[in-house]
Amino acid sequence: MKAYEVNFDGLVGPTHNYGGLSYGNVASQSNSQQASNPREAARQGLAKMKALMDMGFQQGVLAPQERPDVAALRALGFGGSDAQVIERAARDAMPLLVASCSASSMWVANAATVSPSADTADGRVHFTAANLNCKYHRSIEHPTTSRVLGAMFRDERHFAHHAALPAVGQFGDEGAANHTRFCRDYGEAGVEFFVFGRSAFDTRYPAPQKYPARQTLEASQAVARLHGLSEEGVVYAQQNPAVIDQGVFHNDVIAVGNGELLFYHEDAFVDTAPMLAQLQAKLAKRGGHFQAVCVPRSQVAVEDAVRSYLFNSQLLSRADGSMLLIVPEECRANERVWQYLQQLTAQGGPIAEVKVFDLKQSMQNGGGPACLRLRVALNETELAAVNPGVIMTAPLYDTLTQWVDRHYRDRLSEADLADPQLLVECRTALDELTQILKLGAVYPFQLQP
Ligand code: SUG
Repeated sequence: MKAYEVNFDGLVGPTHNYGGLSYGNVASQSNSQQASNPREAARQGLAKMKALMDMGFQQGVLAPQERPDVAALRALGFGGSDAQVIERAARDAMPLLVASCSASSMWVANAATVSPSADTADGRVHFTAANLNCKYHRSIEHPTTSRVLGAMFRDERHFAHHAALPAVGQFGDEGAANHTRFCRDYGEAGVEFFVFGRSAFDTRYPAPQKYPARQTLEASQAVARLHGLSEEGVVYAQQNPAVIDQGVFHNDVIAVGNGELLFYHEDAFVDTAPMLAQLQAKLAKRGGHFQAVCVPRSQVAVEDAVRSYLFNSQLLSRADGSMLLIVPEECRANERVWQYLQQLTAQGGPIAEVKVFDLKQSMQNGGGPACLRLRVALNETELAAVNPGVIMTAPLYDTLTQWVDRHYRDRLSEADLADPQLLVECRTALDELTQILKLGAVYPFQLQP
């Protein structure tokens, strides 16, 4: 049966702003307090979805979340009407209001880890929502993420959903940003590659000194167990703690894989050679030929990789078997990275073409093309079982663009987050969106009795 990789992109929410919330994420910290443009951010994301759809790739859309998260503020002791909750948080604890307003759910690579049916024991597609518990503003995403994924992938015959792992740092889980799958064909059993930043229980693994390692080995192992993955179909690897300390807060900032190919930086991992040998051997048992393209530090320094987001690219298989790399505009702006990319495509290797997208609004918070999409490999039957409302089409693109233009502001500063009208605007927009995407009631304001 034919199978596809479907990219579900996060639609940027109406409160997109630069809150400086992610310690260890260089862009988030350095753009803190700048005014944002939510309308432009959403349009940039939609333009990428449309372009990929036009190129013939399967494309879907994942809805944003209700922000400000009034329920989260109530849980922290702010009371009264919704407007009073916001007013009191703004007065007494502005950082908490900023966190409760973050549109960070747009980076859906962190929404969940997904294992295709060809890899799992019960032959269903498995989803585990990520607890994202390293950062408060992201830790509040998973309940709504679970409801939205449940509304998109409803059919229990094909889709199995797991709640987020226990909400403690020892099980810190950042979803697909640290998970890659290698396979000969999307519909065949593959090898799932889990990259962790530290171990919570085994002190033999080195840990970063400066910035947090968000993903633990124990979280990755729990996800693999929940999904019913077999020993032969899994490889674990540790991210190099030294690059975490240089701002590589997820593996997808230093490596990307697709099909039989891993594209990675020389400094990305601990013990690279045995890890590559394991991937090669396990994929060979699945009938595949593992290939690796290593970017040497002499050509692209880690700092350039972090600044340009070269590896936070989408590596896509085209019909003729060649691969296309979708990179952010920042790669073209970096002379060394751009030169490397010219050389890469000229040498006749597996990556045949590079396409550049302007995603500046998201990039300024540390979110590139790969952060904005959740990959779900589906066979034809499973694809037909997905809620059709979330599959991108030309009319849906037009509807969503008009919806953004009607509801989104073109400027948002920290002071604007205290405006209770923003909550009303956000709820009005999302209520309409759930109808457009045919999701039913998924947001707290829609579920209140
Ligand atoms: O978790 N930024 C996100 C960026 C996530 C990128 N995702 C992947 N690499 N897959 C994060 O650090 C910044 C929000 C702010 O500062 O306002 C933020 O949450």
